[in-house]
Amino acid sequence: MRIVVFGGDGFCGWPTSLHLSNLGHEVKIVDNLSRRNIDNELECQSLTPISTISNRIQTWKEISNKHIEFENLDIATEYCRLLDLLTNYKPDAVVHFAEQRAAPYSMKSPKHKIYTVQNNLNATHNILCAIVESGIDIHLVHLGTMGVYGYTTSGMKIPEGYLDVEIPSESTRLKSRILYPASPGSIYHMTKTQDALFFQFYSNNDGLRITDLHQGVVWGTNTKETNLDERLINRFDYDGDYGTVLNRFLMQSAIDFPLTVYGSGGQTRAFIHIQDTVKCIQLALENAPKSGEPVHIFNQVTETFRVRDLAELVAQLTGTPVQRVDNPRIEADENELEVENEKFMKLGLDPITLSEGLLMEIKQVAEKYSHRCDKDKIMPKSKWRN
Ligand code: NAD
Ligand code: USQ
Repeated sequence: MRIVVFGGDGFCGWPTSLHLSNLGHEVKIVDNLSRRNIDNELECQSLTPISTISNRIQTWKEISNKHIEFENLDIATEYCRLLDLLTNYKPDAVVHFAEQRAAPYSMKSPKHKIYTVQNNLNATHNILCAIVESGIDIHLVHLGTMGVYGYTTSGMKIPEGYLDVEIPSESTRLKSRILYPASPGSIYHMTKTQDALFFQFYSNNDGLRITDLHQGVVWGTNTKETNLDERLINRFDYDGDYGTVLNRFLMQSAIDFPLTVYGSGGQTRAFIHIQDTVKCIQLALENAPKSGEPVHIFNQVTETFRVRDLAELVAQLTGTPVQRVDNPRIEADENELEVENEKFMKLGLDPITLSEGLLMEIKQVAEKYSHRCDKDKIMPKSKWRN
């Protein structure tokens, strides 16, 4: 396939681009490098020393003899260039990672809320609008989040996107299939719930073929391809805005920094290893919806864990103490979480589950680059309410 990867310079996008290129697909990365600019704004770099995008692509060419194209384009603001790109490149599919993805960053200030809304909603809508205007039959695969369902105890196993409901009326009970009610916990997560409505509309109105992947928290850093050469290394975010919980705990253990459990640590979340992320995208691309089919929604998760249990596990493995931090977020103290993930399992996903070996491998990566860590950036600074 000929595939455009929007956001292909990011944490999930870069290993996905390599994986797809390695499989023999023709890959073009489109990215405005805004994530690298946010590193500058926050004065905090990836723990791992990521190469420039040109070096990454050059290295991949040297190693694999495969060429990945790159275009620097802001898909949220440069609609005409985006349309030209689709019209000229004529991709079979596009994978859309290009959004501001950190909940804490989205809650930092009015400026950050507005940026996240404008960037994410316009990025998604521009892609949809440009696909229609191009007249080309392009499959869109979007990276959404488990956070669209909300993180309170739902009392049921969270289905994959849709809920079958009965609406009582005077004479009969009407049956309907609706999008699972949205319950976002941050401005960032809210943009993902709005993306889901865009998809429903464009699927119904224009017959677009769309897959929306509700992904859990991604952990790990490298994949088979990024491990081939240090210049291909993937990002490792550890700061209070972009670092996600398990990677943060592993990095904290590497520098003997007490593990930062927010509040009671009673939140249960869904997780997936980065190697499974790239596999799931492959599976989604290989199993596109047919024209006229409703949006395909998959829960892209392999396991669920309670935050304080993860901290205890890392503490036991590494001897690092746990600290309780006032929760900067507004979220339930405790929640139960059970999630359907049958669809990817049926397509052949063989999940990588959390193991001592893998945790220690990631800790070793963190140790190797621990001299790059700025300890002042570890504690959370964004608050959900002043
Ligand atoms: P990331 O910030 O590392 O990567 C996003 C990339 O998109 C960056 O390279 C950035 O420069 C680019 N980008 C952002 N806005 C753009 C625009 N307007 N035009 C062009 N490029 C733009 O994030 P990530 O962790 O790789 O996440 C990728 C996607 O996966 C996001 O949509 C995120 O919501 C979703 N996701 C991530 C996780 C996770 O744990 N990392 C979990 C669930 C879902
Ligand atoms: N947490 C801690 N200590 C920390 C960091 C986080 O206790 O040091 C807690 C948070 O309070 C929260 C949970 O861990 O309850 C998860 O936080 P996170 O920062 O790891 O993940 P989150 O903000 O939910 O966002 C991440 C990605 C986002 C993606 C989402 C998937 O940044 O792009 O959409 O995971 S999900 O969580 O399933 O919605």
